[in-house]
Amino acid sequence: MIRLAIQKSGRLSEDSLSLIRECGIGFLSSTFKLKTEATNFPLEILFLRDDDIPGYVQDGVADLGIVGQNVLVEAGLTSLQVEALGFSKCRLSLAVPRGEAYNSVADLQGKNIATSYPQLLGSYLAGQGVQAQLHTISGSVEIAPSIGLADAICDIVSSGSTLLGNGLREVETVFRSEAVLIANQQLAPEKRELLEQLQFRMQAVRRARR
Ligand code: PRT
Ligand code: ZN
Repeated sequence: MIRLAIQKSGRLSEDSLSLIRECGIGFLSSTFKLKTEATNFPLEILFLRDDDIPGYVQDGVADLGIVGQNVLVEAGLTSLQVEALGFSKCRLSLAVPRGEAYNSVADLQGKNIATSYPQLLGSYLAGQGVQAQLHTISGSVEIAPSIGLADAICDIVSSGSTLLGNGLREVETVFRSEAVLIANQQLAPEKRELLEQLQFRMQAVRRARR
């Protein structure tokens, strides 16, 4: 039996469950349950907050997980990634108030930037030779400039409508992300075999979708 952790409720949940179903794996789903067992594959599914998934896989509480690459890299656990899954595509971007002049990332030198991704943003800015004050906030990052909390923000963007609605303009892409399959690095041989079977099926699903 192998344990796979997926997001309980959020942007990754539905596509993660669809992928498992399209792999021909059946299970009873209940919105109240925290775990469920597949009916025709030795798989147990755990439903967790996305932020908890990399750590649980690292510690072996779960063997496998599906999580946004943004969360994985921010947690410093990139080494757990086994493959990209092609859904939940988004980008981590820097944005400034629409009326502000902006020419290049050097304009952010010495500025206050609000983000939920201090590691990803910090290493991006360091690579650009820019020093800024990062303010880590866990939600509603987009309102930070309008309430005087920051000069710029760095947050996840997909359609761009949230930025637009908050009077912000996307100026730099810091990181491109999609959902990824992750695995504990010390899987027992039987579990490694099950992982390979799952990967084989996931790859077939992706080929069929194209
Ligand atoms: O409750 P839990 O902690 O499990 O969930 P969460 O609220 O932390 O995460 P959730 O469900 O919002 O996102 C899960 C993952 O989906 C993220 O880690 C990303 O990998 C991916 N993803 C894809 C997104 C988006 N698209 C997205 N648009 N995550 C967040 N957003 C948010 C963004 O933060 C911003 O507020 O949507 C807004 C922007 O969207 P647009 O379309 O207006 O640009
Ligand atoms: Zn989360």
